[in-house]
Amino acid sequence: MPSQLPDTKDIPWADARDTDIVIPILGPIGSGKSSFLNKYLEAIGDSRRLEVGKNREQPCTSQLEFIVIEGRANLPHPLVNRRIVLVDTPGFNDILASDFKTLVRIRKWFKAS
Ligand SMILES: Nc1nc2c(ncn2[C@@H]2O[C@H](COP(=O)(O)OP(=O)(O)OP(=O)(O)O)[C@@H](O)[C@H]2O)c(=O)[nH]1
Ligand SMILES: [Mg+2]
Repeated sequence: MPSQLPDTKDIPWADARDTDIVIPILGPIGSGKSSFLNKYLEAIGDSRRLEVGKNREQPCTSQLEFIVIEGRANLPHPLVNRRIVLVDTPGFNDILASDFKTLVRIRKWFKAS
């Protein structure tokens, strides 16, 4: 798939709560961010998956995507009933979008969410 244009619209997350634990995954294109999240989802028995690139050179994730994992009551104290929000991000070193623009998009998403 071709890379995103720099001003692709990212959909902010409308339902953020103060207690959410938000974990953004950042890194260069093809470094395995989406694959890493898929491994994690598989490990916790969650059937959702993120799109993974055909190879390590071509950009794949073109929009910020977030996966919300519902909180659970049976976790240790600081984690009880807190949701975990995994944020997959477009990679750095994209030939069509400067790293600065990618970072601005990520910052915009966090501000809007
Ligand atoms: N050898 C090897 N390949 C991997 C590993 N993790 C991911 N890949 C491969 O690298 C390619 C890119 O993986 P992605 O998970 O899409 O990488 P990404 O960081 O999300 O890439 P972008 O979305 O483009 O930023 C895919 O073909 C994966 O199969 C790894 O640990 N080892
Ligand atoms: Mg990706």
